[in-house]
Amino acid sequence: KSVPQNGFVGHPKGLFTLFFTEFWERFSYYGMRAILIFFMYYELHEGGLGLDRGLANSIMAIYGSLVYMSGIIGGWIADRILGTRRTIFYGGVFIMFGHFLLALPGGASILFVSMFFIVIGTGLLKPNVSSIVGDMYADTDSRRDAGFSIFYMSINMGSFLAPLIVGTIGQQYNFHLGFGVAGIGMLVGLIIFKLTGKKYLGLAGLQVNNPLLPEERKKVFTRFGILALLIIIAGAIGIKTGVLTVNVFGLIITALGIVIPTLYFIYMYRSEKTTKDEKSRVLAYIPLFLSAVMFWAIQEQGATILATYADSRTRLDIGSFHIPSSWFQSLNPLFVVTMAPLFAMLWMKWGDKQPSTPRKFAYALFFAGLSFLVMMLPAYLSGGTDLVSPLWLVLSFFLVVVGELLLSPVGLSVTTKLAPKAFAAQTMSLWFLTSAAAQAINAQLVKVYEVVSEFTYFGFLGSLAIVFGIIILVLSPIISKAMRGIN
Ligand code: LEU
Repeated sequence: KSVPQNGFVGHPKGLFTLFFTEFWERFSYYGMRAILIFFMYYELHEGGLGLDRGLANSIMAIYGSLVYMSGIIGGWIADRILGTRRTIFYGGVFIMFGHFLLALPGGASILFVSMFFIVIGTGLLKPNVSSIVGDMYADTDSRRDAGFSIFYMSINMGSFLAPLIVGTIGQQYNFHLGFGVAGIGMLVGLIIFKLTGKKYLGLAGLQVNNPLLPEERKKVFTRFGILALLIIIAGAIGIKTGVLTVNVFGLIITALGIVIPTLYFIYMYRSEKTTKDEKSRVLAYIPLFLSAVMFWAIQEQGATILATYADSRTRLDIGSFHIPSSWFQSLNPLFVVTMAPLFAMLWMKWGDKQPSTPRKFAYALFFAGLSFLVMMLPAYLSGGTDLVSPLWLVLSFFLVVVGELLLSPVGLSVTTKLAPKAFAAQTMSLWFLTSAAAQAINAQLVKVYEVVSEFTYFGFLGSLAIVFGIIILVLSPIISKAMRGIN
């Protein structure tokens, strides 16, 4: 399974393939999102769809939630039918197709079809490309953690570049051209994956780990078929009768975002394959999961609420060049890329003395909370309507990234360690569910932004995160103990 080489910065050459596949996939995803919000609520004469801004933010959140929720399907398909390699490839094709569809001039219906493709495609690609990273190393290989850090860099380098390119083209020239460029990014990623993967990935991801038995196949396919048919019929009736509006759909996704992880936890806890120690770990994971949901709820609003804030409440010109508001989306990944090495050094230096995982999560919530609390100041000083300095946003993004670096890298690894062995194949999707649940809740929250003052909105959510952080900090010894030897 392992490919013992070091042809890429001291790591297996396969990491090169995965690095650039994920780089370009994230380029397309975050490039699209950087302009999607504006595309939806800008007026028709500005090239937009003229949707209500609250609704546009809500659609962003629903879409973001589904993109990570679908990881469950992608993880399952790879594990039981196609293997990770082929699943990733098909995922990339779906994503590319979704973006190219949006490159065509069209209205809201094309947008929703395109989102459907990207949701399915990302579900197939994202959890699986991350899990092949682990396959590059033997279990005993000490480079494994560093490999994941390099991979995390690729995510953020792609996310950094995308708003600058897709954002500029989309906002200064034409939204559809921007979406097209996002599609080209995914095409480049696919080409790299296909061409270099053959050579560099060896056999990794080609096998199906837990293949469906022939007798299971029929049962599973029939059930899925019936379920899909029911959803399509219900959807068609809902749309025809006008019952299924975007708002109603959003409510369904919010409910799913909460129900799916709940069922997951109950299932893991009650499974007879879960040992006694593992049960304790499942319980310990619940507060960590909830903290991550709170954290992502704030972090993801950087792409919705703060994006609209950048567009309407600040203005930045350098000479005669007007900085497109989408460029603010590069701040988060920029801070991640520049500060991640500092954090890595810090943890190395502190060794055993570094804070426990629950404590890191609590601190992450403090920083997330602060990132919103600081936004109360410009709200207060400007009276909520005058233009404010874009530096407030820079500060807010900086603070949330400090939190992200405390939570995100540890979060993935702690999920792998705390989930029962029998569920190992699904841990990647379980971690992505934290962001899915967060954005499912955001689908409702972001609408509140339109009806309360900025001061109240940022103040309330910022304080909520801090209170949550305090609770986790107080509970941290109990959580650590329940983790039974994992730290
Ligand atoms: N920024 C991260 C990514 O795109 C978020 C994820 C961990 C939910 O990969």
